[in-house]
Amino acid sequence: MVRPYLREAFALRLTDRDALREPAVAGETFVAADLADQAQMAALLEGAAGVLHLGGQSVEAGWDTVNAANIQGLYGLLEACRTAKVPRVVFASSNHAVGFYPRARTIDQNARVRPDSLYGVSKAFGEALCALYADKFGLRVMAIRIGNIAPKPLDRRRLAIWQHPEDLAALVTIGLTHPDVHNALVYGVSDNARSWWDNAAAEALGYRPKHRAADHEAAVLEAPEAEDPVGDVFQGGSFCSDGFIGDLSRTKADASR
Ligand code: 15L
Repeated sequence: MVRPYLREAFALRLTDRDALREPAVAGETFVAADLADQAQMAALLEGAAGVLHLGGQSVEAGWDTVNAANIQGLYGLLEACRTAKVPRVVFASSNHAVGFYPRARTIDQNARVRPDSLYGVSKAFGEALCALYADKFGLRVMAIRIGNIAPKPLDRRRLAIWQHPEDLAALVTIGLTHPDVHNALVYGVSDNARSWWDNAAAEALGYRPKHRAADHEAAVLEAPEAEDPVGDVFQGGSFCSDGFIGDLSRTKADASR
């Protein structure tokens, strides 16, 4: 979804294990590669000015899958970047690294992680690994806690966390080019009136989202939605209620965090 915007500014070298659903067009090339294969990663990264890392497992899954794709896979990628002297990485973290914050809280880039799934844990790990490579090896990194990328918000929860692909592309461009990016952590969100996130860190780097969830709100609110007594309390939604044991009293005791 971000390709049409990014290829206006960058020569894109696209990659995946499998063939692309939408083949490469002018301004893009495609190199098939597996995150788990260091030789393929080295060849892929040769001469790259930066990496936008969207690869890996993108929702909850069993540990072996999450581990291979998002723990081992990210480590392999950052090692390959270090070896190939790639100067910048933008890492797709996720709202699920902080999914157990209540919706009643507004959090910023200093919020400690509260993952809602093994997937969320892998994103918290990714933020930490990016920070290590920034501080120790001088890789310039931006981790983006992405809400939900879609042409429009899909439901009530997404009215708070939705980000239009054009806005994500703008944030990624900042991550790949801004001279002040060292070890940035920002939220991937459009200009949403219902947002749970204070995105001052992104704004300080010049991020000015063009899209507003409010423009789609009436249509979203019209559609009926099933109640989720646990998921509706937390920012991560159904990722929180999935497998949740007990009641909500323990999280209320913790309300100040
Ligand atoms: C994510 O991190 C996922 O990658 C995406 O598929 C959505 O589930 C999104 O979070 C969300 O929370 O809506």
